Amino acid sequence: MMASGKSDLAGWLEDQSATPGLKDAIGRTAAVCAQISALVRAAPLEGNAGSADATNVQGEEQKQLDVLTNDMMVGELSRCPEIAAMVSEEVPGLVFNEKADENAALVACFDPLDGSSNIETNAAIGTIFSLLKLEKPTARPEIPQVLAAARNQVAAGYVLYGPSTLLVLSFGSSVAIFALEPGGKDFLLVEEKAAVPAQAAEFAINMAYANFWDKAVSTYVEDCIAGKTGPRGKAFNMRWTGSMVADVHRLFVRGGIFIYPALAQAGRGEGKLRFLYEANPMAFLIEAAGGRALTGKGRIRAITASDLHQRAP
Ligand code: P6P
Repeated sequence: MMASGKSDLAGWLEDQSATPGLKDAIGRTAAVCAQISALVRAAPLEGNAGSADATNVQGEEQKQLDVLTNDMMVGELSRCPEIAAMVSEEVPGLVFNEKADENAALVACFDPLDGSSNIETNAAIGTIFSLLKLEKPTARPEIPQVLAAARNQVAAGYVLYGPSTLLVLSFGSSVAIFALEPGGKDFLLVEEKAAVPAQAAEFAINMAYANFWDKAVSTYVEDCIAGKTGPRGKAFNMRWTGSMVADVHRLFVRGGIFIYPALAQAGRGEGKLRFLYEANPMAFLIEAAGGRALTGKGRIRAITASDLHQRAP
């Protein structure tokens, strides 16, 4: 136990039944995110909160911190021989781990800095990660093997860079929450079994796209807005921070729903969020906490992936 009476991530990991390679991958991810936390906080002083004058595979403007944090994640996770390859929002193709064991079994998928358009407004942003287990261990998995492994997620989590830096992590059966101690080095356990509250009075959706929602989403939101005299019989509040990590984290605290639906807009037929490193890990966490994660037609985690950067509603 730490001096504060709380156990740190390393101590908590020892008690988990995950493989040493998976624990190593998680420990390294947390260590990089502690460094990213310091980088994000210092951004205005370092002058690297701005644009990298480049676009990512999605055609979105890359911020300098997107590129920096991606390189930090790839660099550190390449030191984990159990990781064969990586999928990053910031890299079009598969990133092989040159130091992988010949029977490496893991693929790390991550969005190094999600919500980075919020950096210049000093709003909460986050890192999202997902660890997939290959059916056939190999140092050089083919893309179809990686896509197939998306349904064999063995760990997922995010780090929320807000007033506190929080690590939210699961191996599938429960969700633990850690806070980065003020010195910025260790993540200390603050909640062992986080659960999504069953009742809530909040919904999170970007109302600006109301004209592009399908009937089901429109009806759901109308019913919430109808309040006490409507079918839900109670008043609802709305939140939308434009940063998925912050909006999903609220569900662990106050319950409710986060919706980024399919939109009747070009390129948004499957919504905006990417499956491998946003929707799939968040679905893993929410289900482990007793919530549900749905595309509108079925479970997000039942999706059969066909592209490294495909989106999911
Ligand atoms: P919109 C950030 O760019 C992100 O991928 C998620 O973090 C966030 O939920 C969403 O996009 C916000 O999208 O269309 O509301 O700006």
